[in-house]
Amino acid sequence: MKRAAVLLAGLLGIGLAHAGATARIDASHAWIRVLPGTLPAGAYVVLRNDGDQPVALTGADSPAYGMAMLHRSTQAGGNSRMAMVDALTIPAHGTQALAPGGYHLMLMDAKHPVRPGDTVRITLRFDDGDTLPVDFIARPASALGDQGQP
Ligand SMILES: [Cu+2]
Repeated sequence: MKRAAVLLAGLLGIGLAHAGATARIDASHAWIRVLPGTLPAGAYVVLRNDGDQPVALTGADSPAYGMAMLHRSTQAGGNSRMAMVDALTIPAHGTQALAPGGYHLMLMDAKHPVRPGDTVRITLRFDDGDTLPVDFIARPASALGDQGQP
């Protein structure tokens, strides 16, 4: 297995040291709320930092979407608004959640229809240059959270 991993890493042009460095950020509860038609989809995930230094999420990209942006939803005067976010810090030995009503990844320009039940690979980018590929489960527009996910 280890030999296969080395070969695969070589084929993909990924250094093993790099792969080890990303291990301190762990992603869980990753899901996408799919909206009808060409509406952008929100992506949510819980990020855990097991390292001794804070790490900031600075962006993401996915082969399934033309663009992925980091956003924050806020409530103001009864209206929900979204603003761009440059970086979202995950504290050392802490967690940061992207969740409905707060931080999220806004996925735009789907390359093909994404349906509930689909798995979509999104690669998260961090301020120290690390990247972390995460598989997100697509859920219907009515989904409020990731209940029922292992
Ligand atoms: Cu948004």
